[in-house]
Amino acid sequence: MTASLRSEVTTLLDSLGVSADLYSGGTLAVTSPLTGERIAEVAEISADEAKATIGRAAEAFKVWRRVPAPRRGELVRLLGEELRANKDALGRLVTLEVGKVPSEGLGEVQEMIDICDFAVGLSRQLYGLTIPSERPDHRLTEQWHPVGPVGIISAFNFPVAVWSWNAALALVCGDSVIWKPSEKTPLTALAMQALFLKAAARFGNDAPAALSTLLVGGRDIGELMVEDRRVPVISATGSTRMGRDVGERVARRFGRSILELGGNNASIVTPSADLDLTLRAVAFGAMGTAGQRCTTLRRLFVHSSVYDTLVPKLVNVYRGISVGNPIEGAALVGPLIDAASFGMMQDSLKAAVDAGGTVHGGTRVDVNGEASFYARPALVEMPSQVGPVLEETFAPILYVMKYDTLDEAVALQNDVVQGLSSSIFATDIREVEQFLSARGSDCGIANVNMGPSGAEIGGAFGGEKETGGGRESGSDSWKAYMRRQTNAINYGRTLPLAQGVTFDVDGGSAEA
Ligand code: UN1
Repeated sequence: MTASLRSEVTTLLDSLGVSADLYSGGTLAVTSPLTGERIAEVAEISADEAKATIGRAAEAFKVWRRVPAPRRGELVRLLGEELRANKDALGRLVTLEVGKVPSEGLGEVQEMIDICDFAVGLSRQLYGLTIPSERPDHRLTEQWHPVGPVGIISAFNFPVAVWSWNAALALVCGDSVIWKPSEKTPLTALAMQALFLKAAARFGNDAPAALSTLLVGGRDIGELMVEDRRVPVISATGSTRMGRDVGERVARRFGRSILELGGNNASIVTPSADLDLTLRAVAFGAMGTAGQRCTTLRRLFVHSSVYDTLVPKLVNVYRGISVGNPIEGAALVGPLIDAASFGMMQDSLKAAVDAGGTVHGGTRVDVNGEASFYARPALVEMPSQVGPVLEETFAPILYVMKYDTLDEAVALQNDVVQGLSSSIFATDIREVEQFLSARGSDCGIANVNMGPSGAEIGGAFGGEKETGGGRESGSDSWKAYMRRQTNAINYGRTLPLAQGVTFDVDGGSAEA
């Protein structure tokens, strides 16, 4: 079993165009969470090489910013084509490297294809404004220019999609991109870089070398990029702890950061909820991706009038859910990423019991022996929102609590430091609209009659408070990858000053 995983990975990487010297004999060992088997040893970049790479990316930017935006879109269109042609192979690699079930591995690649399509259209829509001027014979406009190399730091759980949300936009915006992937998932990053190079080769000479570069390495390599003034924008996805450090370092040099950090997402089940739909949505939201999405449902507030109907059914679903190696059977819940992750899950469950919680599930499931970490998802009935409920544990734990009024539920939902995603289950329009109003959910994402996860790329993705405030993906998120320039143009023969100011000097009048 284990030997075959390694050979399958090798075959996949080969088919995706990654040369063998990049993933064999290197210093970074990669293991598949499916079995704990070592599947590759990836070469790591040195600090000096990383600095030189950033320099090359800065040079690439100078060339790329002069290529017309719709032409830049053509490169992203070709990238989307490569992703379509290689969807099965890349999706499979996501499954082998991260442990996602196959439909989620493929879904991740689909999300990349979607953002490429979005970015291609965007390449003809990087609109600025025309603003009425208060002065005669004057025109005020606003235009958007490329900003420079964009540094991307991504996490293991969406090892390639997060890159694409940033890169597809940054590339049409005229920026080069530098990518520091998670140390846990360098293989999918190598595959993606190979696909990018294929698209760039088809695109032709307009695409400079080093337009997209990869920095495989440890934390020190990430820090070096974060500190580098040649990289004006850093987009970082990961824990709040990491993001706080990145945000501080980037702010100190007056760079711009786009932060997608921890979530502690909640759903509210009201008395008017469709409970069958709620059940299915909660199951996917809380157990999908083995609870390892930043949008995973972690807190469920259930109205006291429906608690005893919904929660026992939910406990049954938790009991019956298939946990296992998703490439060997039809499991819906695959492994946790590693031993540390399983340990944190167990610590949180212990803390929940200490705080008066009743735990259903949460135990280790022996699937492939000692080296892999599968767990039955845990549903924890909590008397109140305390202890581990206030933290994001990156594992399938759902804390369930009772409430009596919607005001109370919304207050509880908002009473955590994170602010990524949220949802309400309700058919009463008053409840729905209150939840979506200014006094409702304080999160970047607020859904109705679905869970908090599984966002489409068309909307802006991101959250408030300690989630970091960044927005990626759709809507006008592209603006973070450009610099805004306001232009005032005088096409008259006099020099009227704004706000009616006069400033007469000898030899002329500065008055209208
Ligand atoms: C993440 O977990 O980092 O909304 C991103 C979702 C996905 C993105 C998750 N589209 O669940």
